[in-house]
Amino acid sequence: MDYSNLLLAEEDGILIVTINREKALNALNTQTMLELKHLFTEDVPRRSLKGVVLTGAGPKAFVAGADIKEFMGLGDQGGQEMAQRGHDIFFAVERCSVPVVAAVNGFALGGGCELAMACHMRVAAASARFGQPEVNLGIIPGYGGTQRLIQYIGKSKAMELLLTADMIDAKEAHRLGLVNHVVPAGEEVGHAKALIEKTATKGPVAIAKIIETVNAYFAEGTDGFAEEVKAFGETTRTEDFKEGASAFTEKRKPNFKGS
Ligand code: DAK
Repeated sequence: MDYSNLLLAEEDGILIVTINREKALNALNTQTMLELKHLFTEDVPRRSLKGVVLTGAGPKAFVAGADIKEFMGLGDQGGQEMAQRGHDIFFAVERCSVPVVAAVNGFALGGGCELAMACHMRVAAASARFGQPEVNLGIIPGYGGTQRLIQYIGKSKAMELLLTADMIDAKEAHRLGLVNHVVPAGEEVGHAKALIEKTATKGPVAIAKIIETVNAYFAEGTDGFAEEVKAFGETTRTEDFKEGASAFTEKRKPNFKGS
C-alpha cells in the first residue's frame, strides 16, 4: 500500500511511524485509519522488526482526535460501524507481537489518546497533553477510551476525565500511570526507541507471549492465569529458552534467534 498520511522510516529494525496531517493536528480521518489498519494487519507482521514507534508530525500534536469534520452527520448505524472498525484497528495495535511505543509529542486527545492507550507503552514530551473531550461534542469515545482509560488510571479518575473533558499535562498523566516516561520535548522518539532497544535484547518469543498474556487479563471470557500457564509452557520449549539458560550458566550475553 502507498501510504499518504503515514510516514514510515525503518531505523535499526525499529519502524518509526509518523502520522502526517500536521495542518489538521494529525486528526484521524478515514484514510489514516485505513492506513493504520494496513500497517498493523499486513505490513508490520511481514517485516522483521524490534518494535514500532508511533508519533505525530510537527511539534504541536500527536493526534488531536478523530477527524471531527468527517464524522459529523454519522447516524447510529454509521457510528457503530465506524466504532467497530476503529476497535478492530486499535486491537491490531494492541495485539502486535513486537512492542509498540507511542511517542506523544503534543496533544493526544479523543481518538489520539485512545491510540496512545492502544500502544504497549507511552513516552510523553513534557509539552504533551492528554484528554477525552468527546462530551464537549455530545458524543462518547468510540475507539476504546471508556475501557482502556480505566485500565490505566482506575475508574474514579477515568470517570472524572471522561465526564469533565479536562485535559491533563504530561506530568499528571505520568503521576496517574497513563504514561511511562516524560522527557524534554523533542526527545520522545529517541526515548521510545531506547525502550524498544532494551526489549530487543530479550527473547523475542517471550516478548510476544508477554504481550499476549498481559492482554489476556483484559479480554472478556479469557482466563489470564490459564493463558499464562499455556504461554509459559510454549516459551520453555523454545530455542530462545535453551539459549537464555545456556548464556546464563556460561556467563555470557544470550544470542536469541526468536524461535
Ligand atoms: N478534527 C479535525 N480537525 C482538527 C481536529 C480534529 N479533531 N483538531 C484540530 N483540527 C484542526 C482545526 O480545525 C484547525 O484547522 P483549520 O481551522 O486551520 O483548517 C487546525 O487543526 C489547528 O487547530 P486549532 O486552530 O484549533 O489549534 P489550536 O492550537 O487553537 O487548538 C486544540 C488546539 C487541540 C486544543 C484544538 O484544535 C481542539 O480542541 N481540537 C479538537 C480536539 C477534539 O475535540 N478532538 C476530538 C475529540 S473527539 C467515533 C469514534 C471515535 C471518535 C468519534 C467518533 N465513531 C466510531 C463514530 C473520536 C472522537 C474524538 O476524537
